Amino acid sequence: MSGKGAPELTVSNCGDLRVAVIAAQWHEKVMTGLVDGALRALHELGIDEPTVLRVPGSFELPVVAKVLAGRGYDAVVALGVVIRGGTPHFDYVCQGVTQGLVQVSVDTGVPVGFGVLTCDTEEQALDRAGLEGSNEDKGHEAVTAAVATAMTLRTVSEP
Ligand code: DLZ
Repeated sequence: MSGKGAPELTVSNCGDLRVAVIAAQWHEKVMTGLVDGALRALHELGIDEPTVLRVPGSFELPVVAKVLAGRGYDAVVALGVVIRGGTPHFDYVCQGVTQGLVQVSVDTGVPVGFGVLTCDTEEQALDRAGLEGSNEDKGHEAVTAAVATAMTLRTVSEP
């Protein structure tokens, strides 16, 4: 069996990557945690000047991701929070954003980090937001996954 291991994620490997972060604006406190976690992860990898754009809601993430993916970015990270309400709207927004982001990444070949929380309650979202007291840091995780995938794709284009 041949093949290379996953490339190391270090400042010297990743520092030149062009990464864009797109963040929805609903659920401000949770979003602050996600954006901070994403920026912290990028800083740890030496990516200190990411493009950061805001969109009104999670439903708008895919269209902006698609445009950025066509403009030379190595990876795009989409951040949002959708919390279940009393109507089926939650399901439509979740379905639209999830399928939209998958479509963008597969159609363009640009990795899209999926940092969209889809939760039943705000408490669940806060627990994943990378804030003080949170158990998980999904903004950080989304950056790490997108950058790792971009690094893997780099090895593919250099056989
Ligand atoms: C309309 C709506 C609702 C009800 N809930 C959320 C949410 O929990 N999280 C989120 O990011 N956006 C929400 N939106 C807004 C939609 O994503 C979208 O911005 C609007 O439907 C306008 O296209």
